Amino acid sequence: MYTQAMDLINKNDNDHADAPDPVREQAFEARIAAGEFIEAKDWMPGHYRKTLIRQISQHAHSEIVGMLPESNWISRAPTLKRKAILLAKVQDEGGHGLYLYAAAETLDISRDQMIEALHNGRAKYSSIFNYPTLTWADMGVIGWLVDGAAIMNQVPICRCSYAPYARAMIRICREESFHQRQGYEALLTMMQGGTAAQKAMVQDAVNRWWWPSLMMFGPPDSESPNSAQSMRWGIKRVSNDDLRQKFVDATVPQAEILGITLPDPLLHWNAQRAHYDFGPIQWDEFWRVVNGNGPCNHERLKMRVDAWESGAWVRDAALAYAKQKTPQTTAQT
Ligand code: FAQ
Repeated sequence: MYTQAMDLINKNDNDHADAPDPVREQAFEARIAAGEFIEAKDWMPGHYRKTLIRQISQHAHSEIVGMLPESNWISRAPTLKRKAILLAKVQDEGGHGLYLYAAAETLDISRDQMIEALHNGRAKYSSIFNYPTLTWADMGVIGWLVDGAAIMNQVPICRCSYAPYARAMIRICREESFHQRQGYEALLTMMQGGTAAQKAMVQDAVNRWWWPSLMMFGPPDSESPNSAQSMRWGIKRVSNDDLRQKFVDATVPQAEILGITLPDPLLHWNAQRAHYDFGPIQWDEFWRVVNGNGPCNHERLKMRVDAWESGAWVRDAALAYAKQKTPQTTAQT
């Protein structure tokens, strides 16, 4: 069980954190500048707390909604081995969501509040999970590109200034790297030993997932309203554009080994910058998806809301049982 939610924010101390408190703010900024980690019980400015709730809860929602595109293929996996791996991976993503909800709960927000924000559309989740999974090759490509992008983004969060989030990320990153490898290995199998049709299926999946994977890192730094403050506070350690570039640089050689073409005619090595240059990203598509109008937004949210509503009887039964049990336990002690 993931227990850090027992370590809750110090409410008395933090009740007035929204009001200006220059002395405490200065002490807080000095701790951040010294590279110290902030624990739930420490004083923190209201805006720091809200930024963390926004990012961690949206990250948790992404993990939970992110189970849906892959679970679509569990019953159609080509072999028992692939089915077992995919089942384990999807379960891992559910676990990541729970670690992250627990980390966000330390900041004085309940899980019900976070879930309500997801269901009524106030909270976001990653744009990538609003694309459909059309073939088995999508399972390999999600592992390789989507988990690969997730790791690139998440390894620096292991050093996030908010310790409960950083601790959750250490566990998550270990599992994500297994996810990335299993995806790449599934693709290698199809590309090295597969039929022409299987190879074409891999290329088609890469063509569809490449650009949305680059969008996962968020808008360009120049148009990222949260980045400057989050970087100053050590919530984000590396900027959206820098992470995107690192991802492209790491992925191009892997694509060459696979023997697939990345769908970008402008992609080439720039010796002067010592990085790959790549073509323009369609940011209008990104914002359309983020604002609820991607190919699967409606379907994904509906599945989450339906699951929540059809699980109401389980929550009611668990609460009724807990209520019944409490007086007896007290009487016995
Ligand atoms: N999708 O100012 P910024 C995974 C929003 S987990 C949707 O740059 P920030 C595991 C952003 O929220 C994937 N919205 O924001 C897995 C903000 O809106 P707001 C999730 C996006 O927070 C693998 C607005 O745009 N990972 O894949 C996206 O500084 C396989 C302006 O943006 C995380 O959540 C987007 N892609 O930087 C599971 C990692 N990008 O909130 C299953 C933690 C931006 O002001 C299968 N999060 N927006 O209304 C982060 O690192 C950051 O929050 C960023 C965004 C980098 C995502």
